[in-house]
Amino acid sequence: GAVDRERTLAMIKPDGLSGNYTDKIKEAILESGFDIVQETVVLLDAERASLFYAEHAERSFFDSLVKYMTSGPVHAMVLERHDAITHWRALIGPTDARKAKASHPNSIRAMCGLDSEKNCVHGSDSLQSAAREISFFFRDAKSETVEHDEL
Ligand code: DGI
Repeated sequence: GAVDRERTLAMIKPDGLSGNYTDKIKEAILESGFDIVQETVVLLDAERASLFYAEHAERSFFDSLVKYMTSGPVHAMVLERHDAITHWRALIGPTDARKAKASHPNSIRAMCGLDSEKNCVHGSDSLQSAAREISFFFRDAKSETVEHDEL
């Protein structure tokens, strides 16, 4: 039922789209009991990609990350189920796709990622980031389960 359902932001990154992994990823999403409640395919510009990853602005890899994230369209989805944030992070696997291939062979990043940057998919890591990231892509987003205090 509708009890305890939570929303998270999932994103297929440019390498996932250019590698034609969208159908396989959506299949894994639906098989894992998520509903896809909103979705959009957009091309981020450098300003938007920098805003999305603002918490990493001081990291050495930031320019490279922004270049990658603007190299083609991304496919953002709002996923909903019980404990959506935790379950989606588990399904995508570790940040470094090389580690995913070694130790999480059934994860999505093992399937379509390359390394610690080109890792094919994104998942929110907390209720706060889910709220921020959902409203980043879906301006009219509504959620009963996430807090909007930080928006
Ligand atoms: O939440 P995650 O995507 O699993 O990981 P994160 O929040 O630590 O990092 C966000 C993104 O930044 C990640 O998906 C790819 C990039 N990134 C993280 N660590 C590295 C990195 N890119 C490079 N080039 N090198 C890194 O060590």
